[in-house]
Amino acid sequence: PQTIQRADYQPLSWTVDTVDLHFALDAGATVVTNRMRCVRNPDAAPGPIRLWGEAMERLELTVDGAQPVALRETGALLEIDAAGESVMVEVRTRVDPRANTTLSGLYLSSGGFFTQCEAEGFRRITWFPDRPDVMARYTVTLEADREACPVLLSNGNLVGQGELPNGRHYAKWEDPFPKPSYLFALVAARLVALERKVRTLSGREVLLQVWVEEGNLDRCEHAMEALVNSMRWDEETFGLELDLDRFMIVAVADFNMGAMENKGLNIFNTKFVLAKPDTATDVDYENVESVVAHEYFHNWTGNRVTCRDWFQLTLKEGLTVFRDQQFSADMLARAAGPEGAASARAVKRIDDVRVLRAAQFPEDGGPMAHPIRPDSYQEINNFYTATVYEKGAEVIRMLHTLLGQEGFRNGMDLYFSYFDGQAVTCDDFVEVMSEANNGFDLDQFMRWYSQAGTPRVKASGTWNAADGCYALTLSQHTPATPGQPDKLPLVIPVAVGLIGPDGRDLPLRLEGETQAGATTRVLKLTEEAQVFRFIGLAAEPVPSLLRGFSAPVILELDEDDARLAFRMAHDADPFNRWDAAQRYAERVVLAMAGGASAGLPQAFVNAFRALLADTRLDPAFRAQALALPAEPYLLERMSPADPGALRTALIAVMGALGRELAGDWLRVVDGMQVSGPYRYHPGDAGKRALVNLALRYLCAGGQPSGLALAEARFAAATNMTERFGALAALVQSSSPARGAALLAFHARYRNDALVLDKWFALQAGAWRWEEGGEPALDRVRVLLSDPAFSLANPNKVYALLGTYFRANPGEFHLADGSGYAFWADQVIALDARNPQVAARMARALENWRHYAPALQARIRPQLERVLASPGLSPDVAEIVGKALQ
Ligand code: BAL
Ligand code: ZN
Repeated sequence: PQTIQRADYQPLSWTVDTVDLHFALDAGATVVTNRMRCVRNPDAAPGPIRLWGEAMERLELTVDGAQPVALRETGALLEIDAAGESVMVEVRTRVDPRANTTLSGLYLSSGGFFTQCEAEGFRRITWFPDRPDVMARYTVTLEADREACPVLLSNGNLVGQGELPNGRHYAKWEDPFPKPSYLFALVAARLVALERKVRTLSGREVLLQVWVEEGNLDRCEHAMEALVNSMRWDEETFGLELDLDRFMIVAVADFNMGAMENKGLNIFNTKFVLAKPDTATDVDYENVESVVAHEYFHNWTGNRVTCRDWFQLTLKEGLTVFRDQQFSADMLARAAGPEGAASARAVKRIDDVRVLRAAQFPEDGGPMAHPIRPDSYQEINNFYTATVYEKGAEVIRMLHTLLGQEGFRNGMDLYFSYFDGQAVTCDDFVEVMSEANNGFDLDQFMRWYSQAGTPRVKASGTWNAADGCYALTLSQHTPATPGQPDKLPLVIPVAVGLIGPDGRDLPLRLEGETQAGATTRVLKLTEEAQVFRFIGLAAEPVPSLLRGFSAPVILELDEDDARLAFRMAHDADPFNRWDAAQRYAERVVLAMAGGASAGLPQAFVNAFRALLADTRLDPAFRAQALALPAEPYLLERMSPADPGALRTALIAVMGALGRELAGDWLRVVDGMQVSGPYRYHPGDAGKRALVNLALRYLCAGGQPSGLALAEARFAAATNMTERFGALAALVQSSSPARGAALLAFHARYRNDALVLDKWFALQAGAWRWEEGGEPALDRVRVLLSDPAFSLANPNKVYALLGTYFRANPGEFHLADGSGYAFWADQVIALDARNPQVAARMARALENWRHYAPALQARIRPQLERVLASPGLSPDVAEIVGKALQ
């Protein structure tokens, strides 16, 4: 496949200022008529009009009403020579939505028409300069069968509608804002809407709609609430108001991604819209809220100001993830009230960092490692990554830390004042942040945009009792990544506290300062190594570093078990208290996996028990602190990675913690009753999370009382969080009741696609808790033929295959290689219908060189088999090709 380089960017010689689209929608043969006014770009070198097109039949193409004199076609690119300053290009194409299994472009789902255009789906609908730096005004007319598609939607405002002969009807939409083609959308389907009218900050009335299939109307309230809260938050926090008269969310069951921020017409995977207590867990509710917010926030960060080219993707994604993380933290803090706000924020931060460590750190350490602003790609769809999104958000968070709340807001204001309506770059963003902050020097900071790899920050301290000085040495090193052997030092904000022997934070005074101040402060590490001297101390302190996870780095600090236990008990920074527990757990689990220890150290059990029993701590926080680190993260920390040994250790650790703390876990379950009907509230959700965790440990411990308790709670549950929590605990155990519980769950929800996804995922993720237990691979093979499963539906693929490949390493990495052969079969089968989904599954083995040699020897032939597969998509070819390089 061809590699595209960031450095090769050139503006187009011709752009488009208006587009008039007409769709005669038909499942097998939709005719698209596109009349676009192409205009010469004064900022570009002269050249032809360039249009891209794929997977369409071209019926007609004219320029100013005539056949073009010079037209060259190379693959997906069409070049037309034109004279003058502007020409009208009219192109008519026929597309086949029914045959479009890629879910990119125009496709069918449940008999309705939907589009997905980011990144390059618009070129599957019509010939167009399909790049984000071409911003045009769109008018769209949709024509369809009234009976099959009573609802016709597109971007912007509805300006006309009416009847047509032969049972057809039409609607005409006009979007007042210029936009890139990736933000175009249409929906033509049988849907109903939950509606609400609200006033914006400036007093304009706007119509909000959540469109779903009729049977799902009782599951939209939470998404609507989230939308209204997002609007308010963006007004209050950034002064940004909704700019349209109408804002629509549409839910569709077949969707590659989570959701899409098309202007005024967000299209969502049903998973991130639909929620009611009987079918959605607390985590689902939380995810709906944050995805609704994310897409809404894109209206300014992404749509009003967009990306010049796809290398700049983090400009909109990192920034928008940061905004949605801040929104969720504020919402949680508000619900928790003044007493619980800090803990609620910490729990959210922990959630976000868990995702970063489990998904982004491994990416940064493998063959797909790339800077948040990549330098090259073969297939842009492969770069909607944890690095661009989550690490990108961390980079924005560091800017926020360095500039402060007000400085950051000033930068955002200036960003919109300069760039509204434009397609810009990450450099533009960082420069404007600097300009709004008296020229704050961000030159070195820009290395975060160009260097890949997770930096290591090494810390060591020396205590000088004679002069009461604690000297903290911080050094940094970023390992080599593909194409980047040498790295330069980064600007790393390291938030630091020092804990005194009594467990309290000490006021901090650096050498040269006249008096002690705050108990947490941010040190700026900019060199390869720096020493920070804290003075005026009465006794040797315990350092608490990288508080709140102030930078996306791996902190290397030599702490003995006693020190970790001390910080687990006393660190005033809740994030670091959690992190101390994670580090201790990681140490214990990896020692067992490596054969260095056979049992749980008593000191670890005691430290764990102390956290569990500390009722002053918010239950949500305790649930986070007592959950072991994610398996993919632990694998990344093993060298070489041995998934089988790790799984054995995890089973042993979970079982032992379940048995040794059985009385404590049972007390937790008894003492955490949530009364009243279900409501999504962080306080209630925290209690439910802690109870579910207790059930997990009790069932892992295999004691009859624990198993009986989980069975009883499964039977008596009144909401999905409790029902699924109890079911998951049973399935992740040796309980003989597992099978019956899974059957009962299936019987109850057999017609509910989203709940069945949970049922598939639970089985694909199941561990083997006893000798002779059923391998997950056998179960996954059986479930592939389940009538509810379909390779055509991404959610089903992610639930069954995605969970098995990515979240169940102990069962996937089988010594005989059968998991890998199955993986190759599935990737090849998926690739023929949906390359984007196939590529996501393919990524499960990209870090294969990290595994033990015997496993590598089994993986390589399967990677090679996939790469040699005839007709392989560029999507999968890039992933597997880079893995084998
Ligand atoms: N732009 C793709 C989906 C999202 O990040 O919101
Ligand atoms: Zn996004």
